[in-house]
Amino acid sequence: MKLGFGFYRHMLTPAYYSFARQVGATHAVVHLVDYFNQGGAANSRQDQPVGELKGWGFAGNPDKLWEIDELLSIKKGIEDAGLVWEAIENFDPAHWHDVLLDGPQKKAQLEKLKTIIRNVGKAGIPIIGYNFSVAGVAGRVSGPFSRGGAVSVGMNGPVDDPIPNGMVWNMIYDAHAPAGFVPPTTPEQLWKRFADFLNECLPVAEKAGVRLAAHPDDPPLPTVRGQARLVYRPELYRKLIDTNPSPANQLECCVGTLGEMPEGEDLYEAVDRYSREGRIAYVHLRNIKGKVPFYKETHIDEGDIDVLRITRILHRNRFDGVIIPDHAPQLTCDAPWHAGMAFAMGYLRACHQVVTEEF
Ligand SMILES: [Mn+2]
Repeated sequence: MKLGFGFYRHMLTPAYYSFARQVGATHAVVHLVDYFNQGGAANSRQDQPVGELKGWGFAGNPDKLWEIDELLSIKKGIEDAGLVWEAIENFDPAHWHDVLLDGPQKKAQLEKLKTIIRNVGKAGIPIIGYNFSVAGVAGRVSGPFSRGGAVSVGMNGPVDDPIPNGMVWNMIYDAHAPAGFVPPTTPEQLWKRFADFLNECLPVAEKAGVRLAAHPDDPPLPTVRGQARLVYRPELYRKLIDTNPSPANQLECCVGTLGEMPEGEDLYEAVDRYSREGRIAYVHLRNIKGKVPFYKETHIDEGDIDVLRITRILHRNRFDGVIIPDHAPQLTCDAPWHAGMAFAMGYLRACHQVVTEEF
């Protein structure tokens, strides 16, 4: 296994890369979507976006796909710093809102996704992570939930306020959409849209040498904002894989999200099975206390999840992908993101050393 960091768009700088190298990361997972774009003051760029009901920020330019030149220029910066670019995390709602919503631009947007997948393959980036979700990572709050009052993220109950038109996956793609709300999506509709996406994009991904890695729904509830969700129990990852057996159909295995799930298959058995099957492209590894809709994110060493045990399972199954800390509580100092992430990385490195010596 390998250790890395997920970098938000504004973190694609030599200083962030140096920080990553200095605390022992070797790999980078890159968010090309700027979630904070023109967003409200409630979302600081120094923390993960929490998302009020009006969304994180504005989606990108629908006509500007991720071009090879742009990808290669970012890649050079990453490699000059001594890191390896392992994955891109998340498609831009600007490029695929109608794939998620089954809207009039669906066909054209599936072609955009295929172009992006081909470009990513040509740039030599092996994985695209994504989250096939209408409501997205919505309904969370932040507060002094973690040890010593460190600010982290969690839920204080279900959130089912409807989504305004022009918004999907917590971002605004059409500021001039007519008043009203996105109609509720049923599970059947959502799985059909998802199958269409996989069946169109996976053959292209296979050819391009790119694996598409699915994040489970965070928070993992059957519905959020009136919208059905795909993976809110660990065994729904099985249904996701069975939807299309292509070897490029992979998982972005978010251990924290799986741990937030109140029922279903045992977390450790799920990670064991999917890693043995070679279905995990990369791992988000963070800790939590409680279950949805009342869980809270914690420091990596103090929550309900036995992170060392997860690391041991992955190592035993010869998982050779990247693990990133996903999120970390903000530590009270001048660099809350860096301090929280450095603590998480140190803990993951210690886990890695322990399991390496054991076997
Ligand atoms: Mn995650």
